[in-house]
Amino acid sequence: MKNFEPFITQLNLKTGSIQPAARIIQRRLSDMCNFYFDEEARRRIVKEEGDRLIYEVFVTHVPEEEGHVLYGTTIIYPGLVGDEFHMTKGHFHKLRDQAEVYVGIAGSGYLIMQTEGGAVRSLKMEKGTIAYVPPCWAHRTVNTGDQPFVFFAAWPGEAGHDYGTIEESGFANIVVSRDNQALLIDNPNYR
Ligand code: S6P
Ligand code: ZN
Repeated sequence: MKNFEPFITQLNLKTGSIQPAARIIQRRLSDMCNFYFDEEARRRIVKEEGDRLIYEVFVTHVPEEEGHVLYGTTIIYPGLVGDEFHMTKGHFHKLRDQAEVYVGIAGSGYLIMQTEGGAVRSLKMEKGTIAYVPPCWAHRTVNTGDQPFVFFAAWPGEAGHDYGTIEESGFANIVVSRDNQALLIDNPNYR
């Protein structure tokens, strides 16, 4: 950490891409088995329409170590799986007491959060919204618009990611399209 050189990267405010990026993670519908309420619809889309790109994450060259701040952008493409809006997998930080900051860049959606103690919150995000994810809150973002939902995120280098807990339990709330409106409802599959 001591000899790490200062550097810049370039954020494209229109597309959300970062250059140069250390990694570009692409999550397709086939990567999201059992994440959507309507698993049948997810399978049907993959089979009949192809393996949709749901979201991309641009992550920069920063060591995943204490003292550093990791940052990146996420681009969630618009669309529905059944009547549920495209979303990220969602995760807790492996070190539960590590927080995160999100900044909306383009498009709009929801940041949904929950704690292991059963608290649930959702915040609307759009261009210019700065959202704070406090320690111990799992977080997932959902694109409820018809344009890519792009946001910037920064989090502690040592935080790590725990995807397994959410993969097991799901989120208590899901965001669905009803009469062309985004509606937050209880997740019938929440365990
Ligand atoms: C990392 C931060 C974001 C997400 C990204 C994708 O701590 O919260 O960069 O990684 O939005 O979501 P997920 O749940 O697939 O990591
Ligand atoms: Zn996170």
